[in-house]
Amino acid sequence: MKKLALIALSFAVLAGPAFAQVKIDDPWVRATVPQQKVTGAFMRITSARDARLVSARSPVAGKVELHEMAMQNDVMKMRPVAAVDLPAGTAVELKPGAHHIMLFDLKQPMVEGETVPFVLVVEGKDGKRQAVEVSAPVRPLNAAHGAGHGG
Ligand SMILES: [Cu+2]
Repeated sequence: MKKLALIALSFAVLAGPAFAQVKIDDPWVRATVPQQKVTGAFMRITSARDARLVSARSPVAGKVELHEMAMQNDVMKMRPVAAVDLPAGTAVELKPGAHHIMLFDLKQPMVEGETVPFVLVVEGKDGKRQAVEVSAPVRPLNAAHGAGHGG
């Protein structure tokens, strides 16, 4: 039993540097009003190596998608994308009006001051995937995300 714990510990230490290669800054989730089942999550992601954000999940949402905003016939619309590119050493901003993470089928209201856990899955050029854990505080809903969403 003790030996097993030691092995687990050394594995965690070995895994450390890989996790350190993706840095998350300023994560946040937009607060919701009662009955609202959809919201957005935003953050800045910097990967030390060329990589892609390929998926995200959170226990508060039934479904999580990666989205982008794009002009379509002069109208800003959002649509799901398979991945968000993370060029080496470049801070990629997930923000309202650009790429963002979309949470669907919310299991609870997003209340300002609470913190929402996420797992982001980042895939390197070599196809190896790593899970990056993020805790994102909920912030009030004054900015203009949600336009273009049928909900
Ligand atoms: Cu969206």
